[in-house]
Formats: sequence, C-alpha cells, structure tokens
Amino acid sequence: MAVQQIPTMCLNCSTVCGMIAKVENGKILKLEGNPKDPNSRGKLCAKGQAAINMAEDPERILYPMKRIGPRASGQWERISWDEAISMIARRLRMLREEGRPEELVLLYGRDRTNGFLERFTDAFGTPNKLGHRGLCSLNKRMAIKAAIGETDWDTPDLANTQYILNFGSNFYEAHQGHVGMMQRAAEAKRNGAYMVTFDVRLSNTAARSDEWIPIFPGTDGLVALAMGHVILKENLQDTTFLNERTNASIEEWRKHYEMYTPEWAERDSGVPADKIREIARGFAQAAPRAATVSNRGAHAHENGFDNEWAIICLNALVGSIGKDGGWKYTPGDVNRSAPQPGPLPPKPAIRTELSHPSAFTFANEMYPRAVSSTIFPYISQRLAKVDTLLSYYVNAPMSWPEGPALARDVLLDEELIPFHIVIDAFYSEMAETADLILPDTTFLEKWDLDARNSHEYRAYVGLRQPVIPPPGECWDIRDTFITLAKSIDEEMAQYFPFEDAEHFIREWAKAVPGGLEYLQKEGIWVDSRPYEPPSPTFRFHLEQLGRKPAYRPIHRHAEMKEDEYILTTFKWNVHTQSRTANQVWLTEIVGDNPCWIHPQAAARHHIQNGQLFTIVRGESELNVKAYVTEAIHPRVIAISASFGHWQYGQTAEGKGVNPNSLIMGVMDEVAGGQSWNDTVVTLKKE
Ligand SMILES: Nc1nc2c(c(=O)[nH]1)N[C@H]1C(S)=C(S)[C@@H](COP(=O)(O)OP(=O)(O)OC[C@H]3O[C@@H](n4cnc5c(=O)[nH]c(N)nc54)[C@H](O)[C@@H]3O)O[C@H]1N2
Ligand SMILES: Nc1nc2c(c(=O)[nH]1)N[C@H]1C(S)=C(S)[C@@H](COP(=O)(O)OP(=O)(O)OC[C@H]3O[C@@H](n4cnc5c(=O)[nH]c(N)nc54)[C@H](O)[C@@H]3O)O[C@H]1N2
Ligand code: SF4
Ligand SMILES: [Mo]
Repeated sequence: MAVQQIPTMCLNCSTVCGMIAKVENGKILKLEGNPKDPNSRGKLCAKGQAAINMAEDPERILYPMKRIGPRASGQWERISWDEAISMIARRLRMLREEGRPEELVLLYGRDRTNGFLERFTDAFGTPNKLGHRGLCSLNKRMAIKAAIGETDWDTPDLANTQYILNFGSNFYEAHQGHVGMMQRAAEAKRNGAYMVTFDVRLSNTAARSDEWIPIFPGTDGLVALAMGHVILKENLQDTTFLNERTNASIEEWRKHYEMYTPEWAERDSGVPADKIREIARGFAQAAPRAATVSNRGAHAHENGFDNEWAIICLNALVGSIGKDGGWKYTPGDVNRSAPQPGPLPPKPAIRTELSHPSAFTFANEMYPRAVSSTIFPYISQRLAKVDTLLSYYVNAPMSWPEGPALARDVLLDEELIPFHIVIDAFYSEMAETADLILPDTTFLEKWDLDARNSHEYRAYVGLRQPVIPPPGECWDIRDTFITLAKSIDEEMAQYFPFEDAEHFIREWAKAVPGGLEYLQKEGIWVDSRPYEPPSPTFRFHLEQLGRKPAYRPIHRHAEMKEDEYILTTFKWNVHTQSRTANQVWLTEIVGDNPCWIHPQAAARHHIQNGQLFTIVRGESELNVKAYVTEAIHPRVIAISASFGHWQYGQTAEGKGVNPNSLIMGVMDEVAGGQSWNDTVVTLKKE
C-alpha cells in the first residue's frame, strides 16, 4: 500500500501546529509540519515529531479498569465498556434525580476539545467545570480583559516589529505558539529589530535576544511602570492615542506614573535606573513598530495581574496597539469561526464555591469559572462537596502546586472524593488515584476542530483526525461522552443527537466552506478575508477595581534573609508539562531536571556542580542535583517542570524531581492565578 499523507493537528502541547502524518499500513512513518498552517507554516518542534512515541507507547491504557484494592494500590480488574458506562450512568443519574448535579466536578487539562466538555457539564447541570486556567494564564488573561475587554492571548505583530520588549516569556521554547512566534521574531531580527528579554534565567529566548536582563522575581510590573514614567517625563508618548483611545486623559496618565521612578524600580528589581531609561527610549522611538511580549515569568506571581496590566499599558503609551509591528489581539477560539452544532444546553444557573469562589468576586465577574487552583484546598477544607470527580487530560499530583502532597492526599481520601473517574491514555499519577479508568485515544487517533490566535491575522480552522486506528478499546472522548449522555437520561441525550465522534465533527465542519471533506484533504481552512481587528477603548482606569495598574510588592520577598532564595520553575523546549516524560526521543535530549543555581549561591553553601543538595520549605524537602551556572539570577534557583514522575511508564520513572512538592498554592488575590515563581526556600548541604 502506498504511503498516505494524512493532515491533522499536533497536541503534544497546546500550540496545536498543523501536521501531516505519513502512514503506511496503519503505522506512522513520520510526522511533519503542514505548510498550510498560517501560524507554524509547515514547521514542527521536536515534541511534535516525537509524538509517534506517544501513540506507540507500549504502556498505554487499553481497556476500562475498575479498582479492586485500596486507592493507589495498583490493583485493577479489566471490565467492559458496557459495565463502565452503566456504572457511571447509574451514579450520575442519581445525582441528577436527587437534585445535586453540582456534586459532579469535572477537572481537565490542556485537552483542546473546544467546548465539548462544557456541553456535557452544562447539559448535566453542574457549574463545576474546572480547567488548568488558574494554574496557567489566568493573571494574563484577566489583565488583557481589564485593558481591552477580551480574554484570549495577545498576538504581537512580531514579523513587522522593530522592538521586542519581552517580560518573562520564553517564546523560543514555550509560550503559546512558539513555533510561529520564533519564526517571526527571527525574521524581524534579520530586518534589524532589537530584542530585550527580562528573565530570571538565561532562557533560550534570552540567549537569542540583544540583551538579557536578569530581574528580581515579581518586579516586572514595577519596571514597566518606571518605563512608563520615563516615556511620559521625556514626552515620548502618543498623546493622541492616550487622549482619544483610552478611558483616561494624558494628565491622568502622567499623574499616575509620577511616583514610579526608575530609582524606585532599581531598588526592588535590581535593574539599573539608566538601563530602564535606555530601554524606555528605545521602545518609544521604535513605536508604533514596538511591542511587548509577556508571559508566566511576569504574571505567574501573587502580583501577576498588575504586572501584566502595567506591561500592556506600555503599548498604549507609545500608541502601538493594533498597529503593524505593534501589539495586536486576535481571538483564538475556533468556535468564533466555526460555531458548534446545536442544540446547545443552557448554562446552569447554580453557583458554587468551586465555580465562583467568594474570595474572588472580581475574577468571577470578569472571567467566570476560571479560578481553579482552589479545588484541592477547598475540598480538603470541606468548602466544596464532591460526589464524583471526573478527570480528563490532567495530572494534578504532578502539575499542581503541592500536587504530590495536598492534591494526592485529597485524591486518596474516599470521604472527600467518594468516586473518581479518570479518562487518560496513560497510567498517570492521576489515574493511579482513580476508582475507574477509561482509556482515551491519543490525539493521533481522535477528532477535533481547532485553531489558535492567528499570527497572520486571518481566521482559520484546522482538523484533528485519526491517522491510525486506536489500539485496544480506546475511545475518542466524544464517543465516551455521547454514549454516557445517552445512558443517563432523555433530557441529557437531547443535547447529544450524534451517532459518534465522527458524526459530530462532520456536523461541526459544515461551518467551514467545503466541510469535512475539504478539511480531511487540506487539514486547514484559512479565511481569505483579513481579520477585522477590534478597536475597543483601552482601559487604564478599571471601574470594577476603582484603580489603575499598580505595583504590589511581594511581602515574602521583601522579608527574605540573605541565605534564602526564590525557587522558580520553567518549561523545556523538548517537554510539555506532565505529558512527555515517557516519550523516549525527548528524554534522550533532556532526561533530567537539575536545579539551576548561581556560582555565588553555590559557593556560599559549598555546593559543587553535579552534587546533591536539599531544598527546604517548611516541612517539605527535596533532594536535587546542582547545575551551577551564571545563567541565573543570584537570588533565584530554578527547576523545570515535566520530571519527577512516580508512575507514567518506565521511561519516565526515576527521572528528575518534581518541584511542585515545594511550591505552595498561593494565588494573586485580584485575578486568582497561581503564583508559581515566588516560593521562598532555604538550602541544605549534608
Ligand atoms: N513545576 C511546574 N508546574 C507547572 C508548570 C510549570 O511551569 N512548572 N506549569 C503549569 C501550567 S502553565 C499548566 S497549563 C499545568 C498543566 O498541567 P497538567 O495537568 O499536567 O497538564 P496537561 O498537559 O494538560 O495534562 C497532562 C496529563 O494528561 C494525561 N494525558 C496525556 N495524553 C493524554 C491523552 O491522549 N488523553 C488523555 N485523556 N489524557 C492524556 C496524562 O496523565 C498527562 O500527565 O501545569 C502547571 N504546572
Ligand atoms: N515546550 C513547551 N512549550 C509549552 C508548554 C510546555 O510545557 N512545554 N506549555 C504551554 C503552556 S500550558 C504555557 S502556559 C506556556 C508557558 O509559556 P512561558 O510563560 O513562555 O513559559 P514558562 O517556562 O512557564 O515561563 C517563562 C519564563 O519565566 C521566567 N521567570 C520566572 N520568574 C520570572 C520573573 O519574575 N520575571 C521574569 N521576567 N521572568 C521570570 C522563567 O525563567 C521562564 O524562562 O507554554 C506553552 N508551551
Ligand atoms: S509546538 Fe511542538 S508539540 Fe506543540 S503543537 Fe507545535 S509541534 Fe506540537
Ligand atoms: Mo499553561
């Protein structure tokens, strides 16, 4: 049989690059980029290419399994899908009949089913659909919402810019869409663009910048405010934009920035005042071809919302918002170009402490159901009542703050969580804690429509389709939910009038010219019309908060002693969250996560490169291997995500450490996003 070329979309991370699978006799020979993808333009990263390892993983879950020993004892019995579905349907029907649908809680990760999970929870009547958002980009999205009223990612026009001012984004390795961003930034640099990166580490993005500026954690917002101060002091602002396109006058802007002097910023951030002046001038002079890029380095802090908001304001100050080469916004939700097939269930009216935590009224109003890292602390404090936890594509014991301790303890407690269903493709640390495991297809065996915010500023829709048949009895998640909904009751079934996943996608794809046939052949449909950019009034003053972006110092940092350090965490270019550690080709490139430590700190504690030492935070301790390097701020130590699995398969097991045992669950009090980069620790050498 000839080699088939089947287009699909990668999901080895949530950048979702267009992909072409070369398949022969049901076996993938190679995965390549799809040149029709407007963002990735035919390129895949190493993780995309290694996804063959994921599909062919010999340790995949192949059948539904029921627990027969205590939780996490690893004792399972294979059952049939019929038995699994009727067991779940019985339990869920009971919750609905007894009028407590909210006791079904869905927890999910970076799944990209684009609305289908919500269809199920809405139809069921539970508002408790909690995702990764609170761990991930919540502070950033809330700031974008504050500034321009939208919640998706910003899409700076990197290809046409002259100045890239990067606060804590590692977009040569991670961000959301590095394959597209890196290409455009490299193009801009070839055309003479200047690039400055603030990062506590010399990331690969910092290394490819004209300047790397090591900054003290959590002070990016202060530096941005000080840059604004310089721009206004030296009259470098776009007065027309400020007066006509923002909800404050130039006088109000000036008044607000008056106190944020570069000298103050230098004291807290360690960035010299003159350097702040120089960058502010360079950025303003390049405007409107000047844009900020920012991500978790700037906003995954307890003051992250304000940091991000202050950074976005720099673009308003120089009038680069919506301009070619400036800071732009495009919606990334595929449902905007291709609405889901109906009938759609109504949104549940009920609110719970999980769906709308009362400590986060502003977040609930701006971005409902996005604060999610509350789930384990709230369940353990009995602020939330759960009967059934349904987990999909998420590995909380690995990836959540205090995951190996708090999340795992809660998951093992049958009183707190009486019934736990895990839908996974692998025996993860989450699956380990389940009562029932349902085998999912990997993304190379499943259906979806997907898209991201477009770097070409044109709407597009891509198809994810099975390129190989699923092994064993793995089911596409849509088949699982369609079958389940029909088994629960008539009322639920009415919102799932589809025979199977393929039928659903065929209906959905009718929203695209040429429908499913076109997408199956080309992989991606690109709208020929350029995207109409929104031009909302830029909000510098936010009514709901009654204030403008501010600097909120992090007290636990201000009070740090000399022998204390800030533990930070980051992502490798060749790994994704908790999902790639069992992919052999990737672990051959990076198969460990030693702790980055500056030579000054290492010398102080008599730690040598490659030696073991202990990181201590309260009662928690973690033994790590030192990677002594000048490529990190002297007051910071850094451990990457993705390692330290105790399940997940033989390749993953025993590799590296999990920093989340040390990282506490602390949220930005305004926006509710987890502060990943603020944990204060001490070091111990035996
Ligand atoms: N230390 C540290 N921790 C972090 C971060 C960090 O930078 N450092 N980043 C945070 C961020 S930004 C995020 S978004 C979260 C994400 O954290 P996770 O919840 O880990 O993210 P996901 O990658 O969505 O979920 C991965 C899990 O889904 C399961 N899985 C993998 N493939 C499949 C599949 O084909 N089907 C199904 N059903 N399941 C599958 C596996 O159990 C895998 O472990 O992590 C956060 N945690
Ligand atoms: N390769 C890869 N790509 C991914 C993912 C992945 O797991 N792997 N996950 C995807 C997801 S879910 C997300 S949310 C994005 C995240 O994308 P990014 O936010 O770009 O990545 P991170 O590594 O979380 O954090 C970025 C940088 O912040 C730095 N940093 C820490 N503290 C500070 C600080 O106080 N100030 C500054 N300026 N920098 C600081 C870290 O050293 C790190 O280099 O990536 C997405 N893409
Ligand atoms: S960035 Fe890499 S892993 Fe992520 S979707 Fe694109 S090719 Fe796949
Ligand atoms: Mo994320």
